[in-house]
Amino acid sequence: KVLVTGCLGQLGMALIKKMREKYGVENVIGSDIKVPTDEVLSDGPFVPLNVLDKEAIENEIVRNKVDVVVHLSAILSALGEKKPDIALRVNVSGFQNVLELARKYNLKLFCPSTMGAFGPSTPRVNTPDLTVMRPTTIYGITKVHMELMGEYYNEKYGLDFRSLRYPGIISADSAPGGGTTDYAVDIFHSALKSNSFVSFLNKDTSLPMMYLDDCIDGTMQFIEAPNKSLKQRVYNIHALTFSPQELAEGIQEQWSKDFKIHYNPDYRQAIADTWPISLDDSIARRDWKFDPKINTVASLVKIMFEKLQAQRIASL
Ligand code: VAH
Repeated sequence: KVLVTGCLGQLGMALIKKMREKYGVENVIGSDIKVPTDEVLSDGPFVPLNVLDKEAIENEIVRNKVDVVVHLSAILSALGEKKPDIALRVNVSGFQNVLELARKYNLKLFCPSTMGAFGPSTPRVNTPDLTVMRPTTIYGITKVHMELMGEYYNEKYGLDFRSLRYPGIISADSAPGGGTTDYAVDIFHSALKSNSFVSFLNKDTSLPMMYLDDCIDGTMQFIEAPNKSLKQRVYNIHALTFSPQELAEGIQEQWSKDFKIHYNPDYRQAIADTWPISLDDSIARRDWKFDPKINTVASLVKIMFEKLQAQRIASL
């Protein structure tokens, strides 16, 4: 059985749906500090959990006979800079609780990392798996801690710890929150609403990105990969890279020539400036055959508008 923490977030909503389809509804237990309102979750087990409450997590692990934990609860980069104390507690203490329980009950543990684990002294183009990691955001620092602790527990206790460094994730069905890459989701909603968008990143700030379905498929593939095929515990994954201007041009080509974008960079620009432009994920492609399908701005724009328009029609 799988326990998914933070299951009401951008990734959790999609991952839990896919996992329930594949492993059976009863075998995937959702949990979050928030209460679900979504129908997707009402069809399966859900427990309210605060990741800072180790005893409550332990009770659920034992009661449900959990053998895999997918730990998605985290405060992302932008919100982390606003509320560093909460980010530290959730991302460090929360992870520490889950890690210790995974060791105690011999569970497989997956926890996402991020390109935000890199920093200004990291080579920014085609950043490899193994390189300088000196992030300058609280979020990045907590994720480096997570990676290193997971690797340590793997080395020392044989814990089956796995992590992927995600780029920015673009989704139509669930909304991101508190991240620096969120603009690349917001822009689509704004295009539909007002045919214009004010970007909080500069026009030429290129960042690594991925469509949600590729992220979910890759994550499940990685969690299921035989241990012996994994040469390392943490892998970069990447699908495409673009700037706000390039995304806006894609929208103008496929959606409306009159779509207008303005740039009004805020504190998130300083975060993005410390991150890579592209990630080298050749080792993930080699070891467990990672193969994202949406690799161009044109295909991303196409699928996002298809999904968002279908949602609009369904809600009429
Ligand atoms: C953020 N979307 O912007 C997250 C992410 C790749 C960055 O971890 O904070």
